[in-house]
Amino acid sequence: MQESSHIKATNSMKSHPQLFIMKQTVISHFLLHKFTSLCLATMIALLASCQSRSQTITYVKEEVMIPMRDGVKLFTRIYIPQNVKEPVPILLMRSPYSSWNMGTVPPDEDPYVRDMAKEGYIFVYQNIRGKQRSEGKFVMQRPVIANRVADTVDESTDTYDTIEWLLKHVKNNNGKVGQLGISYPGWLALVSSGYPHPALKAVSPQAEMGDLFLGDDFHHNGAFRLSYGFEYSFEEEAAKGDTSFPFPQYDLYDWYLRLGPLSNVNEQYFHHRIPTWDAFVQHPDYDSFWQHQSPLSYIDTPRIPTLHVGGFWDQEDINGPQLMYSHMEKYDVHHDNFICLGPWYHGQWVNEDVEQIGNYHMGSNTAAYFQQQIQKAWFDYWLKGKGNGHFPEAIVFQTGSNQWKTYDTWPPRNAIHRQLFIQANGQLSFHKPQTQDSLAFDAYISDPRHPVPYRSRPIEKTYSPHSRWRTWLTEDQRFVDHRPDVATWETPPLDSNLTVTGDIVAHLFASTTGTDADWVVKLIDVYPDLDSLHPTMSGYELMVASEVFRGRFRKSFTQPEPIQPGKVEAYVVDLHQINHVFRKGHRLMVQIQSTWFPVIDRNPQRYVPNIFEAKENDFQTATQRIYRNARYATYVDLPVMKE
Ligand code: PG9
Repeated sequence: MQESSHIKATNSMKSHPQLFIMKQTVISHFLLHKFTSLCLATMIALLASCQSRSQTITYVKEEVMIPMRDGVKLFTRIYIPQNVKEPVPILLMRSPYSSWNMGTVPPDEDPYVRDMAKEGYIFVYQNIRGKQRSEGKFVMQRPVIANRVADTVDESTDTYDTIEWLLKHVKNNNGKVGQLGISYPGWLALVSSGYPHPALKAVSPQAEMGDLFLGDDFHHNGAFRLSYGFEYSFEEEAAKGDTSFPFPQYDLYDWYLRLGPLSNVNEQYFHHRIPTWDAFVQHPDYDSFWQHQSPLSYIDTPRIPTLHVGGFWDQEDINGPQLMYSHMEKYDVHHDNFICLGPWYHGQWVNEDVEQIGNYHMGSNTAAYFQQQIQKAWFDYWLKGKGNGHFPEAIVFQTGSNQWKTYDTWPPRNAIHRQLFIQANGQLSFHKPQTQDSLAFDAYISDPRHPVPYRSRPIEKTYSPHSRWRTWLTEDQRFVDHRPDVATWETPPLDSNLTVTGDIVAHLFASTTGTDADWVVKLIDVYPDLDSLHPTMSGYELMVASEVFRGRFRKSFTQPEPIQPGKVEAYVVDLHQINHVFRKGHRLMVQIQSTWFPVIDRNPQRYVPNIFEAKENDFQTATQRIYRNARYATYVDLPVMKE
């Protein structure tokens, strides 16, 4: 034990309904019988305060090094509740970070778990191998060992060894463990659930990454996430603790543009000292490296109850919770797999008051609802036997109407698929274009030397004070309206509400004069010119779904192919799931563009086997055509609900 301290948790009356009722009774009594002596009132107050003290849970913090099977010791912070009569369960969070999911704020003061802390849980926070104060070597998303041999380790064996140790060494535990975490810690919870210790009874992987090539953090549909991949890999691997790349300027749009071809990263900055960057360079396709790293390859049947949690505007891991829920659902014979989706950025639900994301108002504190009604209810049932255990298959916030909804299947099966077609003159409608004219298309010139910014400038360092990274997916898209390299189509104002629930999939028919191309598709809710409730939303262009697709992977992510210049090709771009009401008077808008910089690296638009090795003169302008005729009708598939 390295350190031990007492943290006092003072419970409010609200957290003790019994005491609250008692005090209410006392007050009414006092009002009814004004002559009641002061002495009696004082005695009652004293009694109440004694009771309050006996019910207050205080936490003692201990910091320990827990030995793993190979002798490596992991730094672990444990908060043990005092004054609890019954044995209590353990809630485990594992993390590579110094603060996130590491209990730097005591659990009874941390909104994320405070409601659980008030009723007594043992909270355990652990740094994974090689990070912060833990021993060993850090390996980014350490591969999971399929066929275990005696002394091999991965994150699931480290979790197993940790649980074994905790059960033996932490007094007054009830023998049941739950694990939760967000993002990397969410992936850690997912991995443990695939190979669970018998005491691990339930998990909640939240914003877990699902596949780092197909749709989370580092790539989306094969397109490399430059600013995130560069900054995150440095942050995690340049030192054992968190560290930040020392950019010499604030607006990084120029910095990344001046960087030029990606080969300059190693030549000028990283010098092969960042293993994850080298992995990006060595594995530009969805080869066995990415496939083995993906939980799709080692997670199947949910072995214990699993609650996936995700955000509709998650700027890092939008795909993971949706992908892993639907993947595990295929094997879920015992009904152990559940999902909750909310109107959040990456991990926003840990916060105190969450009623807004960017300029979008949610209408209520969605984080408090999640923390109390969903997360706490989940662990209380599986670890304490409290509640009836009737969890909805999917509990999903609906944006636009700002309501929580429950569903028996996710996405709901009763949605009717409607195709929203692009039309001439920038229009968008549910009618398929009838023209046979093969030249019916809209075109723009994409220039990798003048890429479209993914959010309005300045583009601050991803994680830095004042950075608008977290909310960029909700940014008003009017900032690119004027650009000639962004094609736009829109419907007239809707004459009734349109509820869209489920997967949004764009079907593009497009050609390029280049031999490779990126296609960025955005589905946008355009607010009326005047919104009297929230004037700042007047005319707002709210992106409700978006994604990028790297053209070379249109037939296969493992075997990319050049595009034949001028040939019309079909591209299917999954824009992920939404649950959104486009309200009467709003318009739907679709935008297509071929750069989204610097969150996505610049496609040279000339096919080269490995874009990380492209040369300056490989980057060329290209004319992109998006077709809208009877044969090649570009559309976005919308799952529409009857209301
Ligand atoms: N999005 C972060 C991450 C997870 C997994 C791999 C790489 C990055 C995170 O927030 O933990």
